[in-house]
Amino acid sequence: MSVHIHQAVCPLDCPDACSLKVTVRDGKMISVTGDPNHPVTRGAICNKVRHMPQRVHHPQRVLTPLRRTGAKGQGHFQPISWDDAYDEIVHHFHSVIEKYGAEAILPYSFYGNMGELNAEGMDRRFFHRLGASRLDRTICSVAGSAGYKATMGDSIGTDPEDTVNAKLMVVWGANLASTNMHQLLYANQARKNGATIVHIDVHRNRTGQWADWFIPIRPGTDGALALGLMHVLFAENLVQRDFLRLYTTGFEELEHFVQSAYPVAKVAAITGVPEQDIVQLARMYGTTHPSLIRIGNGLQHHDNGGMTVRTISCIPALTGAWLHKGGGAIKGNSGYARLNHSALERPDLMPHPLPRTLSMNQLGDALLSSASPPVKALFVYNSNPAIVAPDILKVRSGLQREDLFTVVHDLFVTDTARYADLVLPATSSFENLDLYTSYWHLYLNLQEPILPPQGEAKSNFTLFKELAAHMGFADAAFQVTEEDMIREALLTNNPYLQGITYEKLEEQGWLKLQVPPFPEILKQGLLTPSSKIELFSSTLQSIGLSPLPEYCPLPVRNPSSESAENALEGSVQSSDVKSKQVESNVEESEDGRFPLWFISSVNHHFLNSTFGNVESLQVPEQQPTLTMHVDDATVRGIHNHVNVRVWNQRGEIQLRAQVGNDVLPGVVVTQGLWWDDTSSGMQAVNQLTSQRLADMGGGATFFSTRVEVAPCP
Ligand SMILES: Nc1nc2c(c(=O)[nH]1)N[C@H]1C(S)=C(S)[C@@H](COP(=O)(O)OP(=O)(O)OC[C@H]3O[C@@H](n4cnc5c(=O)[nH]c(N)nc54)[C@H](O)[C@@H]3O)O[C@H]1N2
Ligand SMILES: Nc1nc2c(c(=O)[nH]1)N[C@H]1C(S)=C(S)[C@@H](COP(=O)(O)OP(=O)(O)OC[C@H]3O[C@@H](n4cnc5c(=O)[nH]c(N)nc54)[C@H](O)[C@@H]3O)O[C@H]1N2
Ligand code: SF4
Ligand SMILES: [Mo]
Repeated sequence: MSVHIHQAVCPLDCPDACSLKVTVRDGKMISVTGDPNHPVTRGAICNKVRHMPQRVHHPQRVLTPLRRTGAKGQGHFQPISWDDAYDEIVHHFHSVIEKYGAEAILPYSFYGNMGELNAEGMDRRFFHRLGASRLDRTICSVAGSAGYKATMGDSIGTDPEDTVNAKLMVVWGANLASTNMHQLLYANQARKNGATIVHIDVHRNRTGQWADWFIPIRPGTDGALALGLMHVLFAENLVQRDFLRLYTTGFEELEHFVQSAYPVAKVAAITGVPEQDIVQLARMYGTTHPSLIRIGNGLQHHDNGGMTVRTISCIPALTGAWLHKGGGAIKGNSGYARLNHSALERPDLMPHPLPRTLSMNQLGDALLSSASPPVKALFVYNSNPAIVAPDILKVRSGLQREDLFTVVHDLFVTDTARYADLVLPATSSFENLDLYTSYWHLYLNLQEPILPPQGEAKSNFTLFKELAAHMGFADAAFQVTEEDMIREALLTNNPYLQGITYEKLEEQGWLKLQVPPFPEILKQGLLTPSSKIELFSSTLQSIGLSPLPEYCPLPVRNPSSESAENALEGSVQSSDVKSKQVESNVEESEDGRFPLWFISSVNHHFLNSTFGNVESLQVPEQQPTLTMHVDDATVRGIHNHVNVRVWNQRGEIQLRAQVGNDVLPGVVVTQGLWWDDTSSGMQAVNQLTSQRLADMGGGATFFSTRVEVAPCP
C-alpha cells in the first residue's frame, strides 16, 4: 500500500483558488484538505471540495469515448476507440468546412477547469488555426468588469490579505459565505478587531445571516443606492477633496449631479431602502477607515450590470479609501496576474478576415437562427450549457437538431452531453500539469499530475493537440509540451510577474505576485485614459453611455405598478441604453402577467452545475426551493413547503416554496444550477432566463427575469 500527500490546487471557478493537500492511496484520491502553509488558504477549504474524491472516482465518470446510439437528449451511447472518435471528428469537420466554411464550427467552453492550458491554451490554438467561429465568453462577469474598468482602468483592487485591517466591509451583491469563504474568514478576523460587516442583497441568505447589518434592496436598483450614498457623502462633506483633486477626474460634475438628481427620498423610493438607513450607511462609510466594498456577481447579472458596478466602484474614491491598507474595493483582481495570453492562445493563427464572434449567452439563437453560415458543428468542453446558459429550452431545441454535429468533452454525461454525437472522456485537473491564477488573491499555483489519467481520459491540452495532428496541422504551436506552454505564458513584461519562474513554482507550488501597495499604483497611474480614477469617463461617453455614474432602471413595464415605475423615469439615460431597454420591454413586460423578480443564483454545495451529480452534496442541498415573501405567498394561496409552478413566456419549472421574509415583496429567489431530475424534469432554472445582453461587455442578464408563481395543482 502506498500513501502520498500531494500539493495541489483547486481547479474550480471560484475566487479562492485554494492550495490543497491531497492524500492519494494506491493511485486513488482519498481525501482533500486545505494547505495549512498557503497564506490565503490557511488550511481551510469548502465542504464541496472535501467531497472531490467522490467526483474524481464517481462510478458514472466517462472513461472511454462514446458514440450516440439513441435519439439526441436520451443519453444512450456505446464505447468507441479514440482513433474512431478522432476520425469521426475530422470527417465531420472536413465536410462542414467544405460545404459551409470553418465558421460553421463553434467551440463552446467556459471555466469548468481554471487551468491556463486547459481553459484557454491549446483549445484556443486549435480553433484559431481551424478558423472556427469565435466565442464571446461573457456568461460570468464581463458586464461588471467593463463597468469597473471604466472607473479603475483594469480588474485590479485591494489585496485580499490586507482586508483583515478593514473596519467596515460592505459586501454588495456577493454571497461570500457560499462563494468566497476566505474573504469571509478575513472579515471574521476584522470583526474581532472591531469591524462592522454590512451585506446589501436581495436575499437574506447565509451571508445576510452572518453580517452585522443586512440591507435588503430591490433587484437592479443598487446603482441608485450608490448615487444616494454619494449624495450624502458630498452633502455632509464626508469626502476627501485632496484625494479627489489629485487622483480623480470629474468630481465636481459628479457632486453637482448627485446633489441635484439623487436626493435620499428619491433613492429610498427606488431601492426600498429606508431613508434613515441610506444616511446611516453613508455616515458610517464616510467616517470609517479602512473601508472595503466587495462587489459581487449579483449586481452584474442584470441588464444594467455594467453601469451599476461602474457606479459603485466610484464610491471608494470619494472618501480616499484606496489610501488605507485593506480599504478600497474588490470586484476582481485578475488584472494583476495577466499572463502572456497571445503566446498561450496564438490569435495570430486565425485566418483573415477574422472569423465572426458569437455570444455564449445567445447559444440558443445561434443554433436556431438562419445565420450565415449556420452552426453545423459544436464542440463543448469545460461547460454545461444545457443547464447554465440562459433560455435553455432554446439551447436544447438547437442541440436537438439532426443536422448539428455535437462533440462534448467532459468527465460526465452531463445534460449537455446527452445531446452529443460523441462524448469524449476528460481527465480531472489532478491528472495533468497546469498553471493556475486567482481572480481574487495574488498567488500563482502550479498543479503537477498526482493521479494517473482515469480510464482513457485525456486532458483538454492533449485532446486538442492530438486533434490538431489528426487534422494535419503541422504548426510548431502544436508540437509543444505542457511545460513549454507554461514557460511561454510566464514570459511577459507584466511587472507583477517579475521573478516568477517555472523552477520556483515547481519548488514551492505557489508564488505571490509582486504587487505594490495600492497608493503606489495610484501614483504610477491607472490604465484609464487619464491615468486617474475616472468619475467622469470620456470612454463611456464616446460609446454613447453616460460619462458620469448613473442609475438605469431595469427594463419592465408593469401596468399594476405604473406609478412606482414612473418615479424612475426622471433619471438621465443615454439614448443608446434607452433604446435597448425599449426593445427589451417588449419581451419582459407581458403587460403585468409576470409581476415577480426571479433571482436564480448559485448554491452552497455545488459549483455552478459541477457536483450536481455527487450524492453526498445533493443531500445537504435537499431540493431546489423558491424563497418568497409571505405577502406574495398569501395572495397566491401558497403555503410553506408546498410545490409551486414558476413560469414566464420562456418556460416553466417546479420548486418547493419557502415562505417568510428573507426577500422583499415582489422578489423570489432560488439557488443552485441543478441537473435535470429525470423523474420530474422540472428544475432547471435557466428555462426562465433570457438571452438579452447587459448594458456593457455583452454580459448575461440571468437575474433580470420576471415570473409568476402558483401552487401546483
Ligand atoms: N458554492 C459556490 N461557490 C461559487 C460558485 C457556486 O456555484 N457555488 N460559483 C462561482 C462563480 S462562477 C462565481 S461567478 C461566483 C459568484 O459569486 P457571487 O459574486 O457571490 O455571486 P452570486 O452568488 O451569483 O450572487 C451574489 C448575490 O447577489 C444577490 N443579488 C442578485 N441580484 C441582486 C441585486 O440586484 N442587487 C443586490 N444587491 N444583490 C443581488 C444574490 O441574492 C446573491 O446573494 O461564485 C463562485 N463560487
Ligand atoms: N441562472 C443562472 N445561471 C448561471 C449562473 C447563475 O448565477 N444563475 N451563473 C453563471 C456563471 S457566473 C457561470 S461562471 C456559468 C458557469 O457555467 P459552466 O462554466 O458551464 O460551469 P459548470 O456548470 O460548472 O460546468 C463546467 C463543466 O466542465 C466540466 N469540466 C471540468 N473540468 C474539465 C476539464 O478539465 N475538461 C473538460 N473538457 N471539462 C471539464 C465539468 O465536469 C462541468 O460539466 O454559469 C452561469 N449560469
Ligand atoms: S471551491 Fe473555492 S473555496 Fe472550495 S476549495 Fe475550491 S477554491 Fe477553495
Ligand atoms: Mo461565474
